[in-house]
Amino acid sequence: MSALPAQSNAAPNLILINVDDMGYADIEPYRSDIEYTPNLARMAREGTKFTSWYAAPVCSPSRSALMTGCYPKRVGLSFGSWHAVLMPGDWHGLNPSEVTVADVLKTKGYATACIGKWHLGDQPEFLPTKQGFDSYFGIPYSNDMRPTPKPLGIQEYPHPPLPLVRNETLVQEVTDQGFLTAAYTREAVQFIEKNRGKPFFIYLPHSMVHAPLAAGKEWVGKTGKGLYEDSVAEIDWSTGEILAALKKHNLEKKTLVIFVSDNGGTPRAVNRPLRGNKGSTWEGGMRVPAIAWWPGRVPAGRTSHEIVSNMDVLPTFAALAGAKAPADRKIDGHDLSALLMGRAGAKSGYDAFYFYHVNQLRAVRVGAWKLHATGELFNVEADIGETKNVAAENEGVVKRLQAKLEEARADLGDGEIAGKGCRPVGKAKGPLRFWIPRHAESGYPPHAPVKKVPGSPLTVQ
Ligand SMILES: [Ca+2]
Repeated sequence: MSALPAQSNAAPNLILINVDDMGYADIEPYRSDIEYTPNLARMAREGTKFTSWYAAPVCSPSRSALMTGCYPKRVGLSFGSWHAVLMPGDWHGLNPSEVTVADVLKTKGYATACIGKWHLGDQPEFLPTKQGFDSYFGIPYSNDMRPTPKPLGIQEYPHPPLPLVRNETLVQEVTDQGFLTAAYTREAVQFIEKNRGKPFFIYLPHSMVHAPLAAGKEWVGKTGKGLYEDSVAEIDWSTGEILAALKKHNLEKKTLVIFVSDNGGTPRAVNRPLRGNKGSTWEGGMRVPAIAWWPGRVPAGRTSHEIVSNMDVLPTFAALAGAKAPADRKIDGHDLSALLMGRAGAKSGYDAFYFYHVNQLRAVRVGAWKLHATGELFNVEADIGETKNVAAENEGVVKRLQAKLEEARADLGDGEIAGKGCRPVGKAKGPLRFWIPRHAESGYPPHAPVKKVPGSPLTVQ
């Protein structure tokens, strides 16, 4: 418990709000020319904003890091079994032998809820209720994985209907998604009310602002800018409702809330001043907005530029709860609690942070420097937009960071190079099933597992 200030021995409540695909400058603390995210602006005024919080380029890898405190590559989830993320009916998922942040908090008697998009496996053995959560309510994967008249883009086969799930039971098919943000919010507020007398952990991964965009009726048209902005505004409202529920029950001094995005913004988002978008290992693919709020504990109105990441959630929450992070395996994240509390001299735990795309090692950041595997070097403190390659004039830095890339290559792997420190992905025992069988009119069988392509990390139907 050394990480907690001396005046309290109580394990705090922990709330992790994880927005899908929100860009670095989609919300007011990261920009000043909008007025539709007042709750997040206030959360930042009352808390600490991070400017170098890293996630992963896409959904499933990012969530595996949040849940395990590890690089997605280490836990076998730097991609799905045949696509960059897990697909409906995928036989891969978060290995139940991994220890999740919810598992860790359960050892200290926390009530744990997952509300929203899971995307770490939709087969029975991978569900949140099998990974440390007492309850689950939401869509088990991305909201775009739904039937479309004609297979589009990344979708090589028609998806089954989109399921809304409670615990391990189907609630209904989701067609109009406008109710989701409000429904998730209501669940979270009710959970706070019900569990206000004991420590709790809420993991709230929103389905928005991932396409297909939707917002509640009262939010459509609200910003006058477009459905994307309306959807962002509703996420802001949702966050305000959660903070209000904490105040109503006099829990704000006992609750740490972290708001973060799961990857960089799409071209619909505002990612400035970062280069690139979701799916890339440019800063715009992996650096995300992140705000921590805990009145009286996390300093108000502060900005931290330290390198932090999704992987830090597990070690940090474990420390705050007085629980032990797993000691029988490598955990890549670091306990951020001293940094969160604004202790003098508290620093990032990363001597190097690695950027993976699918199973490829693409870059490393050490302090201000980011070296891409292509040989391009940027000073991302002076040049956050990665505009000026300064490799030629910094040969020593390039050499030092290349050595770091080699370390990662041996430990975590790179392409065909298997990492010595990687653990196996979870594999469903099957038979693989969709939550809702495909409609007969799709012309495809009701359940159709995909097959692995020999020699490829990816597979197709
Ligand atoms: Ca995402």
